[in-house]
Formats: sequence, structure tokens, C-alpha cells
Amino acid sequence: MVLENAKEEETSVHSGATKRHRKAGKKRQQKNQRKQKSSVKEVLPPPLTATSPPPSLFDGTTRLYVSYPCPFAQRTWIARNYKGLQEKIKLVAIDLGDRPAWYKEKVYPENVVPSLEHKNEVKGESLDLVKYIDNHFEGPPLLPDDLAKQTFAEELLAYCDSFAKSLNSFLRSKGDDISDAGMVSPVVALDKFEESLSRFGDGPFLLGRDFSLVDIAYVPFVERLHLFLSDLKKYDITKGRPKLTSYIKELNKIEAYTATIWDPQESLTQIKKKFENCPKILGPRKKCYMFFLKINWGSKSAICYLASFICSIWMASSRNKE
Ligand SMILES: N[C@@H](CCC(=O)N[C@@H](CS)C(=O)NCC(=O)O)C(=O)O
Repeated sequence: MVLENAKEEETSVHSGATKRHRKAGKKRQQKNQRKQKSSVKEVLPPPLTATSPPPSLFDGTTRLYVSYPCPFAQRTWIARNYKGLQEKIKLVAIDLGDRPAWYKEKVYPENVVPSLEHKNEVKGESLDLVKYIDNHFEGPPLLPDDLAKQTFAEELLAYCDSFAKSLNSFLRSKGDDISDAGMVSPVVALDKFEESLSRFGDGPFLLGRDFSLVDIAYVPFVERLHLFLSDLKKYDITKGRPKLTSYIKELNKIEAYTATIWDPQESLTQIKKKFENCPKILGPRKKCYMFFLKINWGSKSAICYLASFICSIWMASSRNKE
């Protein structure tokens, strides 16, 4: 592809093509190079643990500190990839379960990911970082020029916290109906999302034709709602939501995003562990066990007494049959 472009450029120079032609060719070439750069699969660094030494901090290297399973960190990671900054912003993965002490002491006192080390400063908060990366680095802009789209972007960004919380509220809720899931029901959040996808008629994304920072804000949570609801509740979020269906299809064509998808099985294992005591995601056997653990000793011994009484009757009746 790059070769083809070089040839194209050479011919146009020889045929005395205008300056504008050459400029367009160069732009195309840069675009292709960016595409190529991002299509080479990045080898992800292993997560740093409590025993790992820190990188040589504040040496001028720009570093993005993430945890691979974290949806907030995923936002910044997608932005970095989409802008083709794989070589400019170094990814540093942290194992949150076995966190190195130097991360809090020397990098980011809030002790959460993501954070960005840039020009001898460390900044945090995923949405601020996505905007920061967009404003301070090269690469395709993450917001369109259109004012109406920018206004809608602000509206959507203001709602994305509630959208993200719908995931937690579902996992923590007791009822069986996911439309009745605590603070923000995922059904309501997803219906609102489907409606938002219809705002502009020019494309599959939230702001129309182009993938933007608003998509980046939502995508990690759409991905998790899709996975968790389907596995834990057998609820397909795409059913009856045609816009969301094609949205997910289009997203899966964006390598800057697909490269950040964490192993679904790992994600499920982690979430089940995190919400282990929530009735919604426990199997019937585990539910009984949790119930037994919670009740007082009097009730426990009454249940044991009853169980042994039933056992002895059952054994006696099977002995009689013999
Ligand atoms: N509001 C923050 C939230 C970041 C956050 O909660 N990150 C989690 C990982 S997904 C974290 O680092 N938690 C620290 C901990 O578990 O102690 C953002 O948007 O960046």
C-alpha cells in the first residue's frame, strides 16, 4: 500500500501535477502509515506487581498507567490507540490486586488507574485524560467540528456515569427483573443509548459518521453490559435494539478498540468474585450456602437437626425396602 502510494506520488511529480496533488498524496500516505502502525499487533507489557521496580519515572517518557481489565483505563487506552500514539505513549500495566507501593508513593497518590505521566506531571480521571490526549497529541481529532454534535457530546458525557453505574446496580440488585435494578436500570440506560444512536442520521456512532470520544467513554461499559447480562442473566442487549446491534458490529471493526478487549472469561471470573455475595449472580447451591452462613446458631442447629432427622427416616425406609 505504501509502495503503491510512493509510485503514485512519483508519477504525479513527473507529469507536473500541482502542489495540491502532492500534498493530498502525502496526507494519504501518512494516513496509510498510521493505519499500518496501528495494525501491527502490539505486544502488551506484563502487569507490574508489588515486587516490580518502577520505570525510570519523569525521564521525559510519556506513560499511560492502566490495568488491563479496568473499563476506565480502557477508555484512555482506546484514545491512545485510535490516535496512533502507540510509540509516543508507553503503556504501563499495573496489577491492581498486587499493586506496587511506588505507584501510590511516586506516581499517582490517588492510587487508581488510569493515570498519565506527561511532561513531568501525572494526571488522572479517565474522561479528562481522553480529552487531554486528544488536545495535546497528534492524530485524528476525537470530536467533530459540528456545533450540534459537540453540544450532544456534552449531553452524552454527562450521562455516561449513570450508564456505567447501571452495570453495578444490576450486579448488586436483589430482584430477578433487570428492569428493576436499583438506581439506574440497564434496560432504561440501554434504551436511552439506542435512542441516542438515532440522533444523527449519518452513521453508526453516537455522533454520526465518525468514532469519537463519546464512543470511547461508553464503549467499555457497553462491552461489559453485553457480556455480563448475556452470561449472568441470559439477556441479549442487542435484541430489539437494531442501532445498538450495528453499533457493536462497527466497533468490532476498530482495531484501536478490539486490541483493548480483555479476555471475556477472565472478566467474568473477576466480576463473579467481586460480587460473590450478591444474590443476583449466585447459583442456587451457593445461595443456600450463603443463607446458611448468615443465619444465627440456633437456626443453624435446627436445620442440622431437621436434616439428620430426614436422613434417618430416608435410611430407615431404604433398609425396609431391602
Ligand atoms: N473516576 C476514575 C475511576 C478510576 C477507577 O475506579 N479505577 C479503578 C480500577 S477499574 C481503580 O484503580 N481502583 C483502585 C482500587 O481498586 O483500589 C476514572 O474515571 O478514572
